[in-house]
Amino acid sequence: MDEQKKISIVGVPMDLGQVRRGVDMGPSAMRYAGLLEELKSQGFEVVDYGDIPIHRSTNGTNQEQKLRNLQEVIKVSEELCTELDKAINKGGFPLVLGGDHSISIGSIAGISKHYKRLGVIWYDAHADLNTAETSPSGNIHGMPLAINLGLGHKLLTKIGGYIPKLKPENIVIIGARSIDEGERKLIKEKGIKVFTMHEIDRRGMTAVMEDTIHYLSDRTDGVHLSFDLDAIDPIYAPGVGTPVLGGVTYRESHLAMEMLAESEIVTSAEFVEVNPILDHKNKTADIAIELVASLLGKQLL
Ligand code: 5AB
Ligand code: MN
Ligand code: MN
Ligand code: MN
Repeated sequence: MDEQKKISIVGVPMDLGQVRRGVDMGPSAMRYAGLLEELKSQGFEVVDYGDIPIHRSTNGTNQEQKLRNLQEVIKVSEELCTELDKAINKGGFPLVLGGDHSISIGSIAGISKHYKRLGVIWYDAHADLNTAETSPSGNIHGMPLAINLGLGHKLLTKIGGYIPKLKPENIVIIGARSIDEGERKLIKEKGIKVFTMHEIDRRGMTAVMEDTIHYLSDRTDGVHLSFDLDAIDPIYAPGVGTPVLGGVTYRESHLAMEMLAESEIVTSAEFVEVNPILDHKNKTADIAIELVASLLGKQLL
């Protein structure tokens, strides 16, 4: 990446897409871990747009069983979409800090308008392809990829004023190891490319990333990296709300980011699900910063 390049940071202290408190502190944790200093030391101009306000309903009447906190998620998504759209128009690489993964409804809505064929790398232990009908939890953070495909509640799929944001053939999921029945069906039906932990174990991260980069650079005109920290094994990244054993290692993730930097295909990114309350000494935020730095081209020599 060009040394003069500008990075535009937007924080989304959102925790309403799931039920464990603390993930709203993710953006602070990543800023305290030294994100801005790290990027400046890499030679970037850094513009921090601050945090999107989260509107909490106080009366608790808005608890839709199958789409928890629907109205609040819609409001935040619309605001994030608008903010990112503006930030992109001003130039710079958009870097979004979560917050739970429901924020990618708004982030991809804001980003995708700027591309004809946006690609997405969904680096996650989960597929996040549930709808209200298939979700075992009613938590919207398990649904954003489906919503971006135009599947799910209309009030969510139409955020930003257009449906869909993504085509199934422009998505690559990496690191999945906890996939629900409805999600499995959808992956097969839509032919979504998934590198589960099985492929990573069997072929190694190098081959998985080579395939991913080759696949996406052929068919897309921009790639958004949606990095859920729970993709990484909880041994390394314990500060997440839905940890799943047997994940990607820290080194493998580091390598994945370095290969993406080298490929120059990534045009925006988000790092989500960092929960400092569940973390150990802000370790998960520290890892996120290291990965951002590598994604943006930091080298050892
Ligand atoms: B995350 C689960 N599939 O829908 C569901 O952390 C978990 O954004 C979703 O990947 C995890 O509730 C959402 C069981
Ligand atoms: Mn996720
Ligand atoms: Mn996840
Ligand atoms: Mn490295």
